[in-house]
Amino acid sequence: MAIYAMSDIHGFIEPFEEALTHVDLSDGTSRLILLGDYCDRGPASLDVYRRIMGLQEEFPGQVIALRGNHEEMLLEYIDIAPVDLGFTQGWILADVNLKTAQSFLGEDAFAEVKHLLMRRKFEDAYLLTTDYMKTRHADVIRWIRRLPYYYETEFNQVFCHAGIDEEAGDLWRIGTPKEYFTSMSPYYTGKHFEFDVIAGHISTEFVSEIPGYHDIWFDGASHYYIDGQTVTSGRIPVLKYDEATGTYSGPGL
Ligand SMILES: [Mn+2]
Repeated sequence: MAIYAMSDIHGFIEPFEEALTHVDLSDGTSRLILLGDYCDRGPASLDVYRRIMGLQEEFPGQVIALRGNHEEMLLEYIDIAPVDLGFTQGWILADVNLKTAQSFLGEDAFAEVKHLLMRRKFEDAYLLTTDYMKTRHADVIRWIRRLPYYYETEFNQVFCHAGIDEEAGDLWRIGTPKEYFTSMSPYYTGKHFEFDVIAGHISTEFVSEIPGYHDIWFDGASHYYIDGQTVTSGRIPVLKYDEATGTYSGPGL
């Protein structure tokens, strides 16, 4: 039995498919844990969401998808639209080149949105986009709303998008603010914790301080960082934990 993890797919379906070739769930008990940030940056956010939903149907109970800060942002821009049209600016800045919107809208609806934007009808473009996402892809949006913040295993492991409040000790489950799970900085790098903490969010190049590094990085204490910055590297490193040996493997380890 093995536990696989990957993170920060960010709309890149081809590197995701390549990474999946390193994952074997055929024994019915191995697990794949995805650490969030499925959308934005790459061209195929909707395809990534639907692929993960499909995997969960294909391998019931074996595929765990957590939420990242980009899921929080996506829900925020969908939910804020009807109440605060002033948010349009933030939406346009956050979804660079509107790639995520484009993946949800398809060609015709996106052409209409672009047309509205060219005529500087920002609010109409925003409403059209969010309406379309909420009605045509209601199942995906509902699925995103239910994504958990962390996942624990029986092997003393915590998987999350960004991190947990380790200073809270045993109380980390209730002591960690939601925004820490999805967005905290790697404060505890190099420090020992009673659990192994496996996180994405911060690129391994940044956290390791090794220029050009895009593999998995272990801090020598309790932390595995697995965001290989796909937008730059073109690939998604897969962490594998082998139950029989109690060891981790993957690119860079
Ligand atoms: Mn993130």
